[in-house]
Amino acid sequence: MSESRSETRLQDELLKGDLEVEAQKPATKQPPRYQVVLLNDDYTPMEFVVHVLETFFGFGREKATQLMLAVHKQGSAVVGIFTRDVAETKSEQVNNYAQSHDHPLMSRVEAAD
Ligand code: TYC
Repeated sequence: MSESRSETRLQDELLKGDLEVEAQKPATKQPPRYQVVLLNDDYTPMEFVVHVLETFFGFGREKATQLMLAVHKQGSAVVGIFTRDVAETKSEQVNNYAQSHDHPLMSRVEAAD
């Protein structure tokens, strides 16, 4: 593939020793991660929460049930860690789906450490 004019210019300058070359950050940096947190409430049926965890997060029945119970007992739990866009989309999907079924179930997104 042919090089652009600026690449050729850069190469020339590098060859002449006109440019200082700074150490580059590794090109392998991972994007920041965001966690979807599922919140407990007093009204959403347990079975609906299990269904949501299966449908939107891909958990099997057993893991989905464990997570639902963790939220029920502790008040909240992280149910997935994603890039920002994916986390926001999943959280909105859960909140919209719950609302459309008249359940108060809610999730939120926060930066993961
Ligand atoms: N606490 C609800 C109940 O007793 C069940 C529930 C679990 C609701 C998890 C929300 O994220 C939730 N029916």
